[in-house]
Amino acid sequence: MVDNICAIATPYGVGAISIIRASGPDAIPLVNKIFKCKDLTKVESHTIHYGHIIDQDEEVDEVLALVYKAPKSFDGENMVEISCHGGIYVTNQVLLTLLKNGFRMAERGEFSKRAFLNHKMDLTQAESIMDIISASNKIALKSSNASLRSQTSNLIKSFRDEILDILAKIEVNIDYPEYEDAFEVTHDYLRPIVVKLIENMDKILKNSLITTVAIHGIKTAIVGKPNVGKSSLLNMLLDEDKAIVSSYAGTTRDTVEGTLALGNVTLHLMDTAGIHESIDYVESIGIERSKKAMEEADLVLLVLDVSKELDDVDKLLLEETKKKNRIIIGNKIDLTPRVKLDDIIYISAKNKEGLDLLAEKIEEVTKIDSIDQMNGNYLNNTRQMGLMEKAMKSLKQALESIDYGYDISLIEIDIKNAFDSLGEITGEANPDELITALFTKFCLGK
Ligand SMILES: Nc1nc2c(ncn2[C@@H]2O[C@H](COP(=O)(O)OP(=O)(O)OP(=O)(O)O)[C@@H](O)[C@H]2O)c(=O)[nH]1
Ligand SMILES: [Mg+2]
Repeated sequence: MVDNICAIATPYGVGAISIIRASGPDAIPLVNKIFKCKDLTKVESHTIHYGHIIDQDEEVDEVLALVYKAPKSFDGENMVEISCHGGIYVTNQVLLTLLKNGFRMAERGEFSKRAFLNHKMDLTQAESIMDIISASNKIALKSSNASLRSQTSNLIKSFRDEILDILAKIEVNIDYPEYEDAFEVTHDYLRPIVVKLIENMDKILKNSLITTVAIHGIKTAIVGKPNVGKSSLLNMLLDEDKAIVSSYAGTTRDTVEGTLALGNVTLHLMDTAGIHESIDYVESIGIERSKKAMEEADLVLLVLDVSKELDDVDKLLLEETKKKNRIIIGNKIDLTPRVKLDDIIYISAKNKEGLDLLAEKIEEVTKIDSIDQMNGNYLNNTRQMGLMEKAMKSLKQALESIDYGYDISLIEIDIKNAFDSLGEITGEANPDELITALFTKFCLGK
């Protein structure tokens, strides 16, 4: 049963206006009971009306009421959006008046959940609303906007349509064996289609890895020997004295973190303890953490002190980070340089020099510029990626069964599983708990 709900949709705090959303089958007559000026039950949909919110003859606030009639509203229900003055007290009073007059407080994400249940949008679009709100860079905003405009839904739909076509053909073969005109699905027919589907999914997952990192921020570890200037680099990037810098080797004991937007990317930076053989207990714990940070990072900034010859630890770190997404940074270029390496970015953290080159290199290494050429062929988060991986796994199983020459009806099971996993991405095959869990991630009023 759908009831009448309300919530403040704007951030909590003082502002010029606040918006309170009210939704449900009786939203318009219920708001009308406390709205003085016009009869809201007699107005057209998508019209805005000036008036006052009244609580038992007492005026609460002067407001504008925007009326939407179902199904043409955000959540597909009858809705009224009340714009009142933006003070905390007055906003709460308007909300309380609604609560006293037949509305209940909406749960987190309940408006979006209703929109989903009323088929106003699918799960990927609902997720994109959250992503737009939390977008911290250009790519994040662009991709979530595209996803809201059905880019992800269409991508999934094209895969599902293709799979559905195969499933339908198989079903006809199984259900109507006597029907001789029916197209016969053979192993030879299935094989190239399944191979192509796997290839395309693989490409999308590879693209998604690049984009999700760009959207959600690049986990970046600053590593190197003690005293090479890692903390100085962190401070230069963040433009604040966040980490302690000193000429004493072994200054940083624990990881220090900070987030920054650099060009088109967001970096989650971790300054770490200098790596070397340490006999100091606390320091050696820090060093273990550095190694872990290095392993888990999407990007490693390996800092070398170019005013000194490279030693064994530098060489070891160069070797160990080879397979990672890494940038070699030659720091202290203001002193006499003694290190020459290919593919090194020279900086002086102390004099704040070299930032532009580093930003360029980060975009290059993280392949950010390739996103534009992907034409929307990527997914936006790990939930979606996990499900596509699952679909791909089912198709790989189908391929194995094809190669073993198993009966087509057995192969169909794996293909059907792939179809269902893809459906979960958009919410077409979703169990109830998952829906609830997903929408509770939303803020109130959305
Ligand atoms: N000349 C020069 N000195 C620098 C530069 N960057 C850092 N330093 C100096 O190098 C010393 C070490 O800097 P830190 O940033 O603390 O080095 P670190 O790598 O974090 O060191 P640990 O935390 O001990 O591992 C300090 O005395 C800095 O002032 C630079 O670009 N040029
Ligand atoms: Mg340090």
